Amino acid sequence: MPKTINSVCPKDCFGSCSLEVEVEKGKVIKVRGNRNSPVSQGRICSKGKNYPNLVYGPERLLYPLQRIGERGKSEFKRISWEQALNIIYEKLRGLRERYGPESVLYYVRFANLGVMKNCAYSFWYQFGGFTSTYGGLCDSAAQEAINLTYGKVKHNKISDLENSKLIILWGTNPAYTNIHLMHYLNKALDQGAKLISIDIRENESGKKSNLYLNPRVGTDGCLALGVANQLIESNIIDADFINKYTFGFDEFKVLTREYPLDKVSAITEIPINKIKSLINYIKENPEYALICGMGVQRYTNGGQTVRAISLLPALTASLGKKGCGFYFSDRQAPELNWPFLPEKPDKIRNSIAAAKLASELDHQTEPPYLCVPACATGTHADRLARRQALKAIWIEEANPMTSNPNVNLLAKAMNKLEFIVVADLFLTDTARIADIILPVTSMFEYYDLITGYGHSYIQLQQKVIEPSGECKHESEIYRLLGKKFGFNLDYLPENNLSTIEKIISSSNLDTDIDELKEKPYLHPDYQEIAFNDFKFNTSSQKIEFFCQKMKDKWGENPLPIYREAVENKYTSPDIYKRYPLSLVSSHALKKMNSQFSDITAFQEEPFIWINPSDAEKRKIKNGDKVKVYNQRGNFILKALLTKKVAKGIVHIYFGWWDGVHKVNINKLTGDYISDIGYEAAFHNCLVEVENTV
Ligand SMILES: Nc1nc2c(c(=O)[nH]1)N[C@H]1C(S)=C(S)[C@@H](COP(=O)(O)OP(=O)(O)OC[C@H]3O[C@@H](n4cnc5c(=O)[nH]c(N)nc54)[C@H](O)[C@@H]3O)O[C@H]1N2
Ligand SMILES: Nc1nc2c(c(=O)[nH]1)N[C@H]1C(S)=C(S)[C@@H](COP(=O)(O)OP(=O)(O)OC[C@H]3O[C@@H](n4cnc5c(=O)[nH]c(N)nc54)[C@H](O)[C@@H]3O)O[C@H]1N2
Ligand SMILES: [Mo]
Repeated sequence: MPKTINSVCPKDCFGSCSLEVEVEKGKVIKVRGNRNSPVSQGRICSKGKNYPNLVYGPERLLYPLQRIGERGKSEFKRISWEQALNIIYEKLRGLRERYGPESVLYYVRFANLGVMKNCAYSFWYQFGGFTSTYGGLCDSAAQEAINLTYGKVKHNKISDLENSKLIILWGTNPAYTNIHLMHYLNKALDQGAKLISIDIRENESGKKSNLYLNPRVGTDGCLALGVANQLIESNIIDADFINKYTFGFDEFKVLTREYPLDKVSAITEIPINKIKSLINYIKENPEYALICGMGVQRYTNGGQTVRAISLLPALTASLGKKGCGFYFSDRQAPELNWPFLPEKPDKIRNSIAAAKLASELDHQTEPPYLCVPACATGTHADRLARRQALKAIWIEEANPMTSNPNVNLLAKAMNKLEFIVVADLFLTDTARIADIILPVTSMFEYYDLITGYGHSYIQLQQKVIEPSGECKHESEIYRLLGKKFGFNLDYLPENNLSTIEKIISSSNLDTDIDELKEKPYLHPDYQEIAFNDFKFNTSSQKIEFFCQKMKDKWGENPLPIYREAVENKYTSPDIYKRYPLSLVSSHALKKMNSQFSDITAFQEEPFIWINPSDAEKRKIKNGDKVKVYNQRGNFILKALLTKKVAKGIVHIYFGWWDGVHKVNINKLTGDYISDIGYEAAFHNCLVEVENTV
């Protein structure tokens, strides 16, 4: 008889779906959504249903591997754990002795949203230090912008969307990326709500839109200021609300006057009548749900763009009530504490922005180099410091050779390293260049506690099967390695329920394991209607039109000014002459970032969207193999002619692997960084396309 065990999908996604996992004779035989869970009521995506294929498929790494032959040739031999750990121990100990612990870069991202990944710090602290990264590849510009503007990133319970009469999707594609939100959005539309979509392409979520606005890429901040100007000029604002709950409105109003309709239309390339129509919709429904996504902030002006967009609801008091509000992500769950940390060593060098891994690694592998850590404050001269070069990288929960910008440069930089360790489940583009590959457990093979960002529940991830092959969870890997170094193993706990118990109690969660096995945890201060207390934890305790911290912390304008981003026809006319098309990527239905690209069940041929008129100029027909290229790289894939993208824009779903498909969009992207939050500006990317037939 199969047993059914509750668990949760830990992937870096809005969903954090509650699962029921059917297990028989020690094997997962079925994964379905948990219908009793308030989180997702049984809904899960096709990737979730397919997890057994992932766990038991031929692509899974089952044994430690050591590189043989040249790096990057992807030739490995199977070795034992004892051999793998001895090699790592000797190498890391040697590097620490010769160059100090900061010569090792510990690179981790968010493949999973669990708290157990913190076990790594228990090791690296005892190692005596390391080099670490700051900033993000995902949403760090927006997180910073919203925190500075509202004091907290949160939104109404998604089921409240059903109460909305007007919904605006701005640079997000929940039909692919946030299925639970899309569920309620569809319900609202069924009940007669209107939908407006603002996106550089007609995306899958906007099919039922009453109005579609397609701005030139990276100009949404200008559009938002133009909309604000119209709302203010036409007196479609709530003066009482503005007086009571906002700060700096007068200065903001002066700024918006610089954005009359004709100018906004010229900059964004959206026809005036469409912007007017948007204003009319807001006039009819001043309380509306504005759902902003990650797309708009992956630009060098991304932070200010999100500041400008997020302030629109404040103009019409569209917040703190049912049926309206600003949605980005919901971060109301309390932070989980990791109670196993030894004293923090001084030698933690926070010198690499994740978004600039390629160029900063390239720079910091040259001994001795001059480093300007962007996170440091003070004058330029203060920030200059002589540094020891990086010699090794340890990569975990990340696939930088696919997911980080400028990967050709990154490959060059990686090649200068003496030692590369990659812990992963699959032979990714990153694992292919490793010296040692450590096979890790899948989400069914260890316990964890998961905090999401599409809702604020905390859920228990249960171990439902034993690890496949010789796979190990990171906690065991670090424990075994820590033993070799003679570290205090009390700080390197095993992955089991008593470890999770300690985390629960030290994080002051009013729940326990038994309860979590049955249902998710929602903390007592959770607001179903975000900001219903109208408390804003900013410097002024109000919503900040004018934000002094933008200046003090980031050297940015306190007002959400509009500035052209890099790599476009105005800011880089020379590059534009050679590469006149803007390349934008978005997240794919059947991938989780770069994950699942290698899974047989999910195979599809890579393709690029191109407008028929751009295609015709280049003698490209539907289905032709085309070369996409710029000064940073090139690859070949199939052309899909579609008017869903405007002239001058091409679009590729993110996540195909060089090692499997010979396509990797990040061969073309530059490692630019956003104005605030150190976010990767992936979409500031000019390319050219040509036919190969
Ligand atoms: N199926 C699936 N779900 C996922 C993921 C996945 O890979 N697959 N990834 C998860 C993660 S890590 C994230 S961060 C989220 C991302 O979730 P989303 O917020 O939906 O982000 P994207 O798919 O990157 O982009 C959303 C939209 O932004 C548009 N866009 C790009 N540039 C601009 C612009 O300048 N202006 C405007 N108005 N629109 C623009 C794109 O065309 C795209 O339609 O999804 C999560 N969920
Ligand atoms: N051009 C372009 N680039 C993008 C984006 C884009 O829209 N366009 N989106 C960006 C976004 S939003 C994000 S969030 C990043 C994502 O970039 P990353 O955070 O690097 O995430 P993934 O590419 O999913 O790679 C995660 C890797 O971790 C592995 N993994 C899964 N579980 C575990 C585990 O328990 N332990 C270990 N050790 N490994 C595990 C997976 O197999 C996978 O290889 O990519 C960014 N890159
Ligand atoms: Mo992300």
